[in-house]
This record gives sequence, C-alpha cells and structure tokens, in this order.
Amino acid sequence: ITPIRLHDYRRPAWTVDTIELDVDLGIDATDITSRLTLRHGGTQTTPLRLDGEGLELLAISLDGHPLDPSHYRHEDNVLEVDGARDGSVLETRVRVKPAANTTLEGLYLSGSRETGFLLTQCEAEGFRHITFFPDRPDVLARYTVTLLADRARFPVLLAGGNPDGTGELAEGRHWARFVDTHPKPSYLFALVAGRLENIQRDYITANGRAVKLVMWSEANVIDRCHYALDALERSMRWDERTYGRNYDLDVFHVVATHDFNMGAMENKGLNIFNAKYLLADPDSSTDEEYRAVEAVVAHEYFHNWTGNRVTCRDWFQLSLKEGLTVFREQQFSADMNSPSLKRIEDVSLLRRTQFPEDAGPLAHPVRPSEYREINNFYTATVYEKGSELVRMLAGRLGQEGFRRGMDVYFERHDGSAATIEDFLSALGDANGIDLMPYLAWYAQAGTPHLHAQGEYDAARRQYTLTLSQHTRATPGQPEKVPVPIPVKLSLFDRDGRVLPLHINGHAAGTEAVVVVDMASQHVVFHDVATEPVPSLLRDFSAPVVLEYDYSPAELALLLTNDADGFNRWEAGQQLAVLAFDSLHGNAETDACKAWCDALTALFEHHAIDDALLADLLTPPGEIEFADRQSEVDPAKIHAQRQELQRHLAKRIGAPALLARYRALASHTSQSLDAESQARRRLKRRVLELLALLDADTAHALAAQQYESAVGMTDRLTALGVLVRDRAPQAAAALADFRRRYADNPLALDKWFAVQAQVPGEPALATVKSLESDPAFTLKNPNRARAVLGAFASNNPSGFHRADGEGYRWLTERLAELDALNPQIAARLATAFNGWQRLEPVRREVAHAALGELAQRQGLSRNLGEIIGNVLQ
Ligand code: HT7
Ligand code: ZN
Repeated sequence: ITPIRLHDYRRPAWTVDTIELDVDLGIDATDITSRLTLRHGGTQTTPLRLDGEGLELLAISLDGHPLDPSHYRHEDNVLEVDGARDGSVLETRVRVKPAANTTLEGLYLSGSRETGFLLTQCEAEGFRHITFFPDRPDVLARYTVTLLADRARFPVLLAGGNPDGTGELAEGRHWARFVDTHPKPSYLFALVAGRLENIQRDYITANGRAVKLVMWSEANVIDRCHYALDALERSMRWDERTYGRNYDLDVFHVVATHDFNMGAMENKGLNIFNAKYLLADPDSSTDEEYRAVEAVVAHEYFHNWTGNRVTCRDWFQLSLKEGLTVFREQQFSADMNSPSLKRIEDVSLLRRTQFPEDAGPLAHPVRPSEYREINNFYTATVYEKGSELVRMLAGRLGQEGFRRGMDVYFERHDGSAATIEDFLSALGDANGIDLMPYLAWYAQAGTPHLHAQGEYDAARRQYTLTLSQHTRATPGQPEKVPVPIPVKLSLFDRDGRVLPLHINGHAAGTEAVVVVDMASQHVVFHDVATEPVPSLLRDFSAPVVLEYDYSPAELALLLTNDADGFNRWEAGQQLAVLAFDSLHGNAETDACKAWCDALTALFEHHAIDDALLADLLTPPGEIEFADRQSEVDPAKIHAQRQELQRHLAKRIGAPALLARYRALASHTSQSLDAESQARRRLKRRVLELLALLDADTAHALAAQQYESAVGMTDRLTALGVLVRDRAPQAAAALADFRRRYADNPLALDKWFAVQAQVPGEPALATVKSLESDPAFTLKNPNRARAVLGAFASNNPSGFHRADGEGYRWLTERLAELDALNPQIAARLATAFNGWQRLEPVRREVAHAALGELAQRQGLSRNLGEIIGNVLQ
C-alpha cells in the first residue's frame, strides 16, 4: 500500500455545501439516503470522486435524474460520477449492516441485539462507512439529519446539531430531525439510537445562550453520570473564563457506551464516550478514574473550539487539535486540582509512553510526513508531545500573550480547516514574534538530549553553563537540526538557598528562561557568591532528556530544598536513577543512601502534602528504567527496582511505616476532596513499601483494608497488593471481587487487569486462565485492553519471558483480534516497540514471534503497518 504524503496535499476539487441525510435505522440493515449539494472548487472540470467503503449502493441520481450505470463507477472504495456541475445535487441510497460491524467504526451496535443501541464513530475515516462523501477534514458542510426508526426498539433518536422536529410514522415508527448550523467535517458527524435514559441540566453561557446539557446511558448506570455532568459544567465555565470561548448550540448531548475504540469522541453537539471515561461512583471508580473522567469530559468539550470550530486541513495536522486540546485539558486539570501533582502526572505519562515511542522503530514527528493508516497515528507523540510543544509556545508568550494569540487564531480560522503553520502564525503575529523556528519540533522525531555542564570561576564570581543539544537518528530521519529548547532554571547555594540571577548585566530575579537554539551555547551568570547547584528545566520546560552530572548530594539538596513541587520530585527521580544504577548486591551505595535519607527526612517531616510525598516515595517505573538501557532485561529491572524500594522501606523502618499506615487508615472519609484523595494515595504507597519489608503484616492489613473498604480506591489498592505478592489472602479477595462486580463491566476490567499485571513468570499462566473466564472476550476493547494491554504493555517482567512464550501468546491473540477490530489489534501490537533493545535471548524470540505474525495472510492495513514498522 502506497503511503499518503503531506507533500502531496491538494485542495479538494469538489466540496459539499449541504448534506441531507435520511437514516432508516435497523440493527441488521440500515438504509441511508444522502443528498449532497456540490461545489466545484477548480477551474477545470475534475471528475467527482467520493469515498465509500463497505456500502451497498441501492440507488443513485444526479440533479433529480436516476443515473445510468455507464455514468458512474463504483469500485475500490471510490464512487466516480460523471456529469456533476457546480451546484449539482447528488442523491445516493446505500445499505449498511450495523450488527455485523465488529470494527466499531462507522455505524455499529453497542451491546446485545435485544437491548443494545446503535451509534457511530467517524473519526478519522468512518463516515465513508456510512455514505458516499469526500471524507476528508477540509470539506466542511452543513448537516441536516433525519432519523427514522421503530419507536419501541429505538425510542431515543439523537444526532449532532439542534433538534428540528419529531413526529410519528405508520406502523409504530417515528422520526427526529437535527440541523447543525455550523459547517463541519464529516469526522464530526454522529448519531445514536436506542433505549437510553438521561439526566440533564440547564446551562446559560457567559454570552447568554440557554443550553440543555444532557448525559445519556443505559438505564442501569444513569445514576453514575452525575459526576461527569458536574465536570462538564466546570469545563464550560473554565473555557469561558480562560479563553473567552462559549458553547454554540442549544443542546449538548453526551452518550456512554461500553463498546468504544478510544476514550471519547468530540462529535459536534453529540459527544460519545467510552463508559470508562463517563461513569463514576465511589463503589466502582478509583480517585484516579474520577480525575480521568473530569479530564476527558473537559478534553472533549474543549474540542468544540480547538478541533470543531477550527478543524484540521488534513490528518497530518492532527496535533493541531489534539496537542492543543490536551494542553488545554492539562491546564484545566491543573486549575481544578494541584498544579504540581498534575505536572508530575503529565511528565510521568510522557516518559512512560512518548519517550519510548520516540526512541524506537515507531518514532514519528508530531506532524508526520507520511502514513498508511491514519488510525495508527493517534499516538502519544501526537497527543502528549504535541501538548508539550504548545506548552513551550505558551511559556514563550506568557499567559496574556498566549491568550492574545489564541484569540487571533480563532478569529482567523473559525469555521475553517487550518494547519500547524496557521497556528504558529496566529500566535506569533498577535505578539510580534516569529515562532516558525518551532516548526522544527513538529517536523523532527526523537527526543532531544540536552547536555548541561557548569563551571564556576571563584575569582571572577562567574558561573558558566554550557548547554548543548543532540537528537539521535530516527527511522527515515538520519540527520537532525537543533530545535529551540526553553530551559527554565534557578541556582541554589550549597545550603539550599535560591540565588539571585545576573545574566548579561541584568538582574533576572531567581528564575530565568534560557532558550537553547543552537547545537551548543553558553550562559554566563555574574556575581555568583559560591559554586551553585543548578536547578534545570524547571517545571519540565521542554520535552527533552536532561543530562547533567549531578552528585547524589546535589540532588538530595534539590529534593529537600526546592520550593517547586515538580522540581523537588524531579530531583528525587534523578537521584533514584543514580541509586538504581549503583545497586549491586545488597550493599547500600552512596547514591542509594542519599535517596533513602532524603526521603526518610521528608517522610518524617509531616508538613509535606500527602499526595506529593506519595509521588516522591515512588521511583521511576520499570519502563522508564528500561528506556535508559541498551540491553534490556525486564526481569532484572523488576528485581532491581524492588531492591531499591526495599532499601527505602528499610531506611524508613517498619514501625514508622506501620504507624503512618494506621494514622492514615483512621480517616475513613470517602470524600473526593484533595486531602482525602492524598491520604489514600499515601496510604497505598506506605502499604506497598511495608509489603517489601514485612509481607505478613502488610498482607493482613491489605486483607483487612479489602474487607472494610467503602470505596474502590482502597479496595483495588488492597487487591493489588495481595495479587501482586501472590499472598495467601489473594484468592478469597479475587473471588469476592469477581462476585461483587459480576454485572459491572468497568469494575470487572480492573479484576482482569490486576491479575494480568502479576509480575514475573506466573503472569502468562494467569492470563491464559483469564481467557477461559466466561466474561473474557476480544470483542470488547476495554476487556481486550484489560487483559492483553495490561499484560503486554504494563507488565514488562511478565510479558518479556526469556522463553518467548509471552510474545507467542500475544501474537496469536493479535491475529484473532485483527479479524474483529484492526484498530485495537494495531494499538495493542505497539507493545513490541523496543524489542530491538532487549537482551539477545529475548530479542531473538521476540523477532521470531513478530516475523511469524508478519507472514500471516490477510493482516489488516492497521496491524500490518505497525508490525512492518516495528520489524524495520
Ligand atoms: N478525537 C478523538 C479521536 C477518536 C478516535 C480516533 C480513531 C479511532 C477511534 C476514535 N475515537 C475517538 C478522541 C480525542 O482525542 O478526543
Ligand atoms: Zn482529542
């Protein structure tokens, strides 16, 4: 399959002004009539070519005249029509089969034939599975949608836009019409039909529009939508306050489904959510999941401006909407919760997901230059690194400058399809700054390494920092150019006091930003009284790997004294890396001692926030440690990380851990306020550390915590400790959990995932046994992710067995899954990213398993592309 290339972009020859869709809904067969008013963009007549996949063409006419088959060709997912003119109306009638559609793209059935409902997923190219259309994001049309269905089976009929009438039809059927006044690309089209309940609320926008906010779900879970409804209202107010953006239709519908390929979808006026990111209640959701619901509700809502009102010219520009919207979502979450905890969470996610992606065979720029299957490009790079790029731009412009730039961006591009260049121009023009040098960040794959070296001249009281950057070659990009790297920094004296900065003869307060845009450059600080300890890349001011040769004592100083929560955590992470690297056998090294001592002092110092303390007490994860090695042995990393934590637990001591656990456990409030959440987070960390020292006591406490838990956070923590340690109490707790949540698929996913993450050898036998559970199915993406994803992507020591059985098991499942749902198969296959850096034994067996999968006949384009790239 030939790739699609950014450089080949051409404006569409034909666009569509209006589209009228009549959708006659049925579970086995749905008939869709579409009337397109066509606009011809060019000077020369180009044939009208429309996308369409898996459509049975029932009728076709142009300007009211049925078309003779000699005037159109329907082959290879394209419909070519002769004789169309500017202003022509093309009418087609097609049939699709929703119940037979297991890909969860286009129109499909969620749930059972008897009680399930119909819904659509069109991003990125699903609309072509519904009707013939120029299915590309730069074709913006006005939609009028009429849904027709049996009233008893489909009492609720929803589509994007404002309601525009309902009525009865013969034989118990009914109809409902929706008109969307805002021109939109086809990927934002949506409909939902079935038996659904709702909760709703009236909302008045800052500019005075009355809006109905409505959350829809199946009846048994409608009570779990309240938190999301509150989160939606908070998001709407925040966007009004922060960016001056108001909602623009009379209704905002949100629907929950258990059958969804991603997290949620921002369809205009009719968001559709994976139930995992909409439903929340204390009995079945953890604190982390509550935060995720709030964040995803906000994310989808924010898309209404960054994505829907201003959309993408083509799919290469995906990060224009996704990176920007993730950034806005992160700002919102930081405002709603704790900014430094949020930053720690975001940077951890980036390092766990995006850094490995950028360092392996799947590396690609935030704006890729080519793809074969666009669904494979909804990646951590496009989303998370994309957000970091926007963060750098926002930092460069300052709060007011960024807002000014965003206003210009909306003003210039509202109602149209834009590019990354348009975005940079709007931000730059609004502030009289040329931001085009940042384009290099969008075009270049790979994580830059920023090397820093300091030299102190006591006689001249001068401190010189030399900062140099280097980005390693990535597939297809052997040569790299320097990118602008904003380095936020402070200097500390050896007593941990922050020093005033004098750069180039100017007093710069105690924090400055230096932009490194050359391969190497110097910054000279004057009037520096003693040799300083630099605190670099504060707040993670750029998505780079910092290389500075800190001593353990210097990191301990920053960990103890930095006022900024994020940087304090970062110093702790770097110190943990030094400690990890220094561990050989049981002897405690200087680095390990420095890490343990500093954290023990913080542990004993009760003034520190419980949640931050929990994060400080957590070393980088196994994936992050692996990312720094050239010959990865995941079993060894697991054992060494456990050893590192055991040193910490020992240093704090079992009595102190036990006492802190008891003190934290004496608070039984299940409230979601920050303090209660923080307590639960620390309680979990303390219990995990105790389990490394005194397993019997920790397991008894975990069993008790499991029994008495009133919320999911405490219950799942306890279950996790018991299962991971294969404690004697684990079986009973698992059986209880299985029974208790038999009818709650989201909670049951956690039951599957916690077992699939049991470390080491036993994991494979466990996942095999999970496959025979009656609730296991590959047809449901959440369930597939809970088993395959948890095992292959979140359990390195379990998946990467030296005998290769983990790889073979996964490739078998992927082949099976590919036949049902290629998008999910391809996503789960990314677990093989980084196999080339495994130690030789594992590398060879991984290669063999991948090679065998690649040879299979009939792999989808999705899975084929991932496996092909991974094997490069
Ligand atoms: N914009 C949404 C992307 C999405 C998606 C992409 C491919 C296949 C299925 C999908 N479902 C949703 C999600 C978002 O970023 O908001
Ligand atoms: Zn998004």
